[in-house]
Amino acid sequence: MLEPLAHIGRDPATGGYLRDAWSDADLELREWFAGEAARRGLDLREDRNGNLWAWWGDPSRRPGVVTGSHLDSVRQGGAFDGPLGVVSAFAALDILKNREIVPDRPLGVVCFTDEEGARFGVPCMGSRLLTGVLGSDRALGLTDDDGATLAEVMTRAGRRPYDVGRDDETLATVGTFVELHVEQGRALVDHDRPVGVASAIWPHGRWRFDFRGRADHAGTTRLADRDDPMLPFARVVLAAREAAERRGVVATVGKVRVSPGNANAIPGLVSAWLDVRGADERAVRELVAELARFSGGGPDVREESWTPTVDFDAALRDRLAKVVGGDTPAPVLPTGAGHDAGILAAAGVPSAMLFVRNPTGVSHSPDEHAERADCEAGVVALADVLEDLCR
Ligand code: HGY
Ligand code: MN
Ligand code: MN
Ligand code: MN
Repeated sequence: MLEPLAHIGRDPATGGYLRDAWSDADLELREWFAGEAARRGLDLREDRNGNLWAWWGDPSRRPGVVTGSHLDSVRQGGAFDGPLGVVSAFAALDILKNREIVPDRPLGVVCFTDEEGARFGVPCMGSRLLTGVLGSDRALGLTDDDGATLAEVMTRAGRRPYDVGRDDETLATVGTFVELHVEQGRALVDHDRPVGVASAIWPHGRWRFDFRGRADHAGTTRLADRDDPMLPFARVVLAAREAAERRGVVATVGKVRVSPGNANAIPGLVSAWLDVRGADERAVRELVAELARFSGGGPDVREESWTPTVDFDAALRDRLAKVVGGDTPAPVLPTGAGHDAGILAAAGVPSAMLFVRNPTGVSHSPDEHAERADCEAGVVALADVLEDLCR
């Protein structure tokens, strides 16, 4: 199913994907999206935040039912996280047309911008800007690892960055949002079902820890004279794992930047990004506070993003579980992965998610996989859900 876009941003050395927001790969994926919309005669719109919308019907007449996901990836990400939801959205519309369904409500396919936050550090950038959760000033000032700002990058991509921001007009076109996504984790394997429905998204956040020290020569600086930031950094990483086990949450340091990065010098600065998630919001918050205190001299700690608990609309959730599962409703599962559907739900848009079984549960890795039959089952489930919601 993903073959048409599988080559875009793919690293042949690893099979992983490099699809940073506003990168050449992202721009090529946007062209693919526009082509899919054109092939179906859908009305294509790009909103002020770079989110793409392809409409069957006019949503200004009546808020529509929207489905979709994102096309950007984490660095060396898998093929399914994001694209499966967008490809399935177009395929589900094709099924409705083949069924000669004439929807009572406009139907939209959306591709949200920069869901992973891999480049500028804030996940769900497109939906956070759309709903006003992220202010335009903060967004435009965000920089990537090369120091380029979002404003510069969007300008280079031919967009008008100073238009970004809350977009009530666009948000008003979304009556209901359903995101199909490859499962990240392996609950559906244990349920022995190809498709599940999301019940909730765990609270989750990202914090930047800056450990400052004093750069000096690796060979001539006596140990007693060193102010080496690598040591408190290492202690915090080990403490994070211990505290996470004790508090029943998950904590990850997946990105570290050592400055200036000389192999023969003590670094002056070690920056580390901590990702913490868990069903218990208080436990997540308390772990971060504990780590900020823990490391002695105290790193600078800055919250880069925070998403509170998202409980999806229960009536919509249960309706989808029945439509998808028939006599045996589809499994209803929480997830520790953040999604645009969570941002929309938090903004009051009735939202829901469908998960497609992931045999290994692995995600955010080139090893991410979903079986073709399960992906096809996901498309049919999505088509059934859209048909039910468009009556
Ligand atoms: O990080 C997440 O949970 C999501 O995959 N963006
Ligand atoms: Mn992801
Ligand atoms: Mn995703
Ligand atoms: Mn998502």
